Amino acid sequence: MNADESVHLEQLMFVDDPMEPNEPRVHPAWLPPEAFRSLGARRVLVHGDGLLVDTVLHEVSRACARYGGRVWHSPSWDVDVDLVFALRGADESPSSAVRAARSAGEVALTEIGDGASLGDEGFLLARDGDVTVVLADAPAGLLYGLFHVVRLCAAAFDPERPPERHRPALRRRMLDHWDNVAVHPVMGQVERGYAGGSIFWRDGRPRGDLARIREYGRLLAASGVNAISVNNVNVARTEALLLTDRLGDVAEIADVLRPYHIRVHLSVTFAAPVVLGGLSTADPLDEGVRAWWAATTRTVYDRIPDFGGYVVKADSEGQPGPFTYGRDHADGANMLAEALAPLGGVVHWRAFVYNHHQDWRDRSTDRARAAYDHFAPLDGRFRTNVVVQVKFGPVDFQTREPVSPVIAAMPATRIAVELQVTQEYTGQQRHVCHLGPWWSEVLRFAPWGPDGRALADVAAGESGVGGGLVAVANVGDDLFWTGHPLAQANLYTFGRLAWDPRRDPTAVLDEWITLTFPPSATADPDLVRRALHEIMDDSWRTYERYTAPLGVGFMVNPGDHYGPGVDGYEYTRWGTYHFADRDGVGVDRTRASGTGFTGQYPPYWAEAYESLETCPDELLLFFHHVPYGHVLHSGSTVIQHIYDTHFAGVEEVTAMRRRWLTLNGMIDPAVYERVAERLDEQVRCATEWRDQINTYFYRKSGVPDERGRDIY
Ligand code: GCV
Repeated sequence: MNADESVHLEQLMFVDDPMEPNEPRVHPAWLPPEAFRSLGARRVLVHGDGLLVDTVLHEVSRACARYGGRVWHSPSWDVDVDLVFALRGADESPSSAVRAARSAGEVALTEIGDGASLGDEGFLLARDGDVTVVLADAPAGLLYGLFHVVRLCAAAFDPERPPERHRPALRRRMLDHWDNVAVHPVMGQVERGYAGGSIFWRDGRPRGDLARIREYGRLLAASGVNAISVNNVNVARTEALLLTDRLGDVAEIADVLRPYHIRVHLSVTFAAPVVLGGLSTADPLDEGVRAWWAATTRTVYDRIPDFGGYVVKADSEGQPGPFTYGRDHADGANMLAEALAPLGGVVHWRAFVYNHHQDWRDRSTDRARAAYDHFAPLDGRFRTNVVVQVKFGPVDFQTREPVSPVIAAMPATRIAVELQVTQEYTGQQRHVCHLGPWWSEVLRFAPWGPDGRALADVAAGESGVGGGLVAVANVGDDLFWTGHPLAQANLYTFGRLAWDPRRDPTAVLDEWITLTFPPSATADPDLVRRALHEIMDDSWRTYERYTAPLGVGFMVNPGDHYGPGVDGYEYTRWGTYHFADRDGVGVDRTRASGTGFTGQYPPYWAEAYESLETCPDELLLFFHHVPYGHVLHSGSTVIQHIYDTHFAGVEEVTAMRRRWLTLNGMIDPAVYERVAERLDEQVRCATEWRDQINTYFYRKSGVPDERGRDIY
């Protein structure tokens, strides 16, 4: 590629020619201007009023200004158009284009069947002769319809395209930011953040870059996310003040995100009545405490009328909670829910509760059991605007763990499933680890057995009233948003799977590739697409291969959780052990001889996990302590499997790096360089993992590698 071409590519990939003076110069992720080319070259009519319709209009106008199209807003005269965005509801004498679009839309909806409602966020895309029609019942549907047209590019204007109706499977699709307002002495500005500072806060103050927050809102809306919490669930003194004295800082963020249909939530400390209100207690049954929460919450809504609600981490890892007053989690959550209910808010109450002062000598305490033991007995006691937010696995966002049994144990409670987009345990955005396939597996998991409902159905709830899907965000003030440019795909995929958990994650990745690396902006689009799929499709399994084996988990360096530390947590208070000795490895969680954790599942999985014959290989060491010579369903022994997967994992990473090098000159040079640099680190770190894990188990077991490879 010559210098001119390189400059041209950079112009396509970066917002370096802002259409508006306050547009930020950051990587445009999955919304580069080029992705709007097809839409922006058309004649577009937007019909309707209100904030979100204005957003649609603004997006369309910007695209048309760039690519030569035209846009009309609710014209009263007749215009010839290629694309109409319109609300379904009747109004006075709309133009004939709108009338035609509406009646074609109604016909299409009848054809599709079940056509009565598109819901608060759904939309219809149909063709009416030469015109593409996007219809919605509510403005949010038009916004999502707009981004659908962007994703489809020219295909949105294909005369043969059959009508499609889209409605989100999950009502709340939320990102939790673990961003601190003041820099935490150990955790920094963003707890478990791997992309620089926070986009919201810097050194105790708002960061003040509203253009960047607006851009973030756009990206989230285009992926389907509709809620965020703006501060860490570990709430320290400065962050606590966001609820009261510094509420204006939250309101400012809410104002910027509102045009993208994103509601703002706040993490609050359970001790707020004491630390902010000057009360002597935070007892949830105390009348004065309840009155304080009610009044404080009203003030929040006066300032932010569409405020989403509170997120609470209580009695967990040192955060205050109801246990101090001899109350339980239902008492605590219901108190906040009572304050929020009249104002339309919800409380997301986290189930991540366990004893982090465990004695490693005590074999009977099992961290995996804790959330179920605390929460399952409370089923039926939570108010309807409480959402119990459960990490997808029973331990802590590991590369592989079973699905949390809590999710199937509380049929009378609204459950949200929590994922982690930030790659705390999956390579910290220095490693390529595309998490779509893993989340898809989790969301499709059927806790009652193969014929039963899936996890995603629980999160969706009966008649859509479930708690939804939540994930810990992975962005920061980094030029590429996510540190590793390819980690953008995890954020995008989270939103898309939250909209439709049944989607094939590889198809979602393909969509992300097309948007982020627009074919018209790359010299060889097929090569780029193929290379990215080869690198990313299986990268989560590759990561699994070179890290902790067979579901045993952790084995990371204590504290920062990066890189191998096989015994790092083995003799600590955190309750995450592998129990390797000279004879075998794994945690006995059976009812027969272990901690009894298997009994927390409905019968199908309680039986499957209990038995060595039926326990899936990939979770064997999560559920069983077995000898190194134990033969897996795959036919390999445990020890040989450890050696083989660790050698294979490093080979795969080396191949990824080789593959990436073929893209030199094909894509934006800044993206190329950043990824290349991170792949070097991934190869280094994977090699370290391989050698430490293999050596550790060789030294413990004394069993040599069948293939005589280097072990130290
Ligand atoms: C925000 C893990 C992380 C903590 C995090 C916690 C949580 O333990 O290491 O940094 O705290 O999960 O989910 O609350």
